[in-house]
Amino acid sequence: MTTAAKTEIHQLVREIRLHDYNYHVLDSPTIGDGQYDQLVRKLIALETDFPEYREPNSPTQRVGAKPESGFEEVTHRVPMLSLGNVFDVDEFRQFVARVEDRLGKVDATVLAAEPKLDGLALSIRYEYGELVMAATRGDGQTGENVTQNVRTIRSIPLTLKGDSFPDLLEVRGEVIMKKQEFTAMNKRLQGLSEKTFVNPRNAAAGSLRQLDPKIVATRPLSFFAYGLGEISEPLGNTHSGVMDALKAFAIPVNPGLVKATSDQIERVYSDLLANRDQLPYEIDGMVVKVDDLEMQEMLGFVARAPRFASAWKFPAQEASTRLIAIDMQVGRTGAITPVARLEPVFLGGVTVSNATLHNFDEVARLDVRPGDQVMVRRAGDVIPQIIRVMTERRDRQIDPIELPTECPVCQSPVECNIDEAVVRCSGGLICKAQRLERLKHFVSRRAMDIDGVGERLLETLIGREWVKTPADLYRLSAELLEGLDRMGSKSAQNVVQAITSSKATTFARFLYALGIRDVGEATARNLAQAFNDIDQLIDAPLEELMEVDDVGPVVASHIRAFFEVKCNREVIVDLVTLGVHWSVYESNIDSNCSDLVGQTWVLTGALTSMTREEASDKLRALGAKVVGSVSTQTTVLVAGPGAGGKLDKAETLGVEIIDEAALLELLECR
Ligand code: JCF
Repeated sequence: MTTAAKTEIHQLVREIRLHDYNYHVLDSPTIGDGQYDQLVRKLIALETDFPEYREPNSPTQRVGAKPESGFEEVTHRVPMLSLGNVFDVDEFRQFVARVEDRLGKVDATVLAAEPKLDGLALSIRYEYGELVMAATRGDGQTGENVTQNVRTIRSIPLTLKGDSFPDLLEVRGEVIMKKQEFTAMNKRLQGLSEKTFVNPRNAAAGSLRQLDPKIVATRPLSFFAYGLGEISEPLGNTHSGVMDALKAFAIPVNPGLVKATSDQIERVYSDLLANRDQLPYEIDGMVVKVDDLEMQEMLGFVARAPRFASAWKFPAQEASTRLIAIDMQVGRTGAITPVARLEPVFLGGVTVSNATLHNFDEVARLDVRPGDQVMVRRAGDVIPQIIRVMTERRDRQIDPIELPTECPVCQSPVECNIDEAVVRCSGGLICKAQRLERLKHFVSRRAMDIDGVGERLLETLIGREWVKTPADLYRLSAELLEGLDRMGSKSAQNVVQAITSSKATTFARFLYALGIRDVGEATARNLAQAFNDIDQLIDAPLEELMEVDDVGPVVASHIRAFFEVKCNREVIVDLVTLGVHWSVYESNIDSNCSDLVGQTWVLTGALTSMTREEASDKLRALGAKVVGSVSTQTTVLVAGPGAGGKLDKAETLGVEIIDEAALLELLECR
């Protein structure tokens, strides 16, 4: 047992050392941050249980990697600290309890929280207001002198503003690359056939550690201060006060700093997590500090991390895993999409076993093949994506997958559209995969909203050929359904009841449910508003369609093409004959409450009394256009708790901003 521990410790040390090298020296990690943290945690746990096996050069005994080459070494007179981590609310509360315990406090401690920027730490030294030196963190004691490179970063002042700065001032902060700048830069590098970077953090690190400052000058780096190193006199009594002082010297500090007590901070954390994608840069958590500097001093340090601060990490968004196979999926419009089947991996709080590959161009661009080790990313609620393939770790010859020549489901020949990079099954409704996808869309909540008819039931109904078109759903009887596996008479009645209730719908929903290519909810709504009824729409010429909002020549041609197909027209007639109906007036706005016509609204943050979708529907019913982003065209922004970038933008543009209470009042008096 104990020798097993010894071996495991040794293996972990070697493994972590390799990852440290890949990350710090090569700027090219092969595992995700969360996976790395887990390895380190495991090693720490084992070293705690078996201190006799701790290796003197264990990676747990130092903060980062030693500087490797090219740059002169710099010793930090005040060490550059790292942060202890917490991963969930319990660990956060333990951190707060430890702090308050040590301080012997009765009332709640004021904390300062800020987004944890995902870049690399930098120390900048000013003497008499002039930038004299800048160094990376390195291992916390010794870093690299990157002064010439840092001088190229526009947002870092070479001379401090005003005249109240201390003679000696070392500012510590994070060098980052904003997401947009990163994407643009990578595109540029790709165009020049140069090495691209896997993520903004590695791009920032790789750029800052470029040996040629001329190249660094072309890299879009930013800097935000979060603390101090050596100083000749104090700048304030609190962390937040110090940040204000730095701001006055023209040093960029993170605008997201919040002062609050620990219970409020929990809310700040969940809001930040929910809004992380809206921020212009990547963050991997929230840093929490005791705001009072005297208390910070009382708390002191453990090893090389302060006791007064902690990084509350977000669930990792990236992890590495193995691609088992590339499957072909046939979509609603026949598009055949490659889908990556993955060895399950825990990512962003869920277990992920599929990732989208978008199209065959993407497969070729990534050069992904079955068996490859891949980096997977899952941001928010979006479908996981493969962002990188570790081709260098492909250990045997694997052939790239080939473009399908026939539909994997109905064997119809495929049509290739070079412009779109899409391969499409030509089978139309004879293809059971397309049939299933169309029906799934037809019954979905935002379309006909037929509760109780799920994918499994649809598969059965299609398999038995009871349902070929959406109209067939309305011909089903409870007696027929009762014959199915696991379908009692009560559930059969419920299904038929749900189908029957869906007959009363709206024109917009109906149009959306038809599943015309490129006609999403918004376009369906616009069409419903522009055309009185289906008869006019069916025969509308291209020019007339193109007069509708958001309908260009491509969408117009898809709409025409759809209505030109004989069986599509038949299905529509069938549906109407079977009782599907809507009010022809629903789309015409009632003149009593048409005062939002011509206005453009945006909703952001959380609402408590209804979902954002419901609120959007209500506003639209009053004639407003509801869109996703704030611009000079925006009339009103409804901002709930957790609002982020959109709120900032609305404030900057001087857009009217109201809260949920005001929205309710407005909806109520209609
Ligand atoms: O944003 C960061 N990555 C960040 C790192 C923010 C901070 O306030 C930090 C930090 C590392 C150490 N504070 C310390 C003391």
